[in-house]
Amino acid sequence: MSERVVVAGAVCHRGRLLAARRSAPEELAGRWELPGGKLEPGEEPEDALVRELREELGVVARPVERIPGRWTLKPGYVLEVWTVRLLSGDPLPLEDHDELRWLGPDEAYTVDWLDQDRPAVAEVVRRLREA
Ligand code: 523
Repeated sequence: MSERVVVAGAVCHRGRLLAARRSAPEELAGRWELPGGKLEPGEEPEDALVRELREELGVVARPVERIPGRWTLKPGYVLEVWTVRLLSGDPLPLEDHDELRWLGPDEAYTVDWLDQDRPAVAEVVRRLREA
């Protein structure tokens, strides 16, 4: 069985990282993530990310760079993360989330990130500090 890819975006704007609080399923609700979702059949990861960010946040966004690494989720699923630039729109929690927060490097760990997001968050926070 081939792996299914879940893409997530580290949306960075004005030196801060966007965190999204999941509203479902029950075991993940209340935890924070880099927004994204599963690839649809035949979809390229970058296209899936653009689609997911439009659906979930109502924004037009552009994947910029893949964060090195891929992280196993439940068996058969793997997480890949891109840094993302906002092209237009103000993110709103339209679907799958009930709160959004912009976090500067010093606030990045004030939310309870999903375990598999943590290495990518750490890398993005390191980059924000250097910028
Ligand atoms: N993760 C995860 N981190 C992260 C995302 C976007 C997803 O660990 N940043 C996990 C959570 C789920 C799985 O990946 O176990 C699928 O993510 P989900 O539910 O956001 O994918 P969707 O939106 O494509 O899901 P469906 O609406 O159910 O198709």
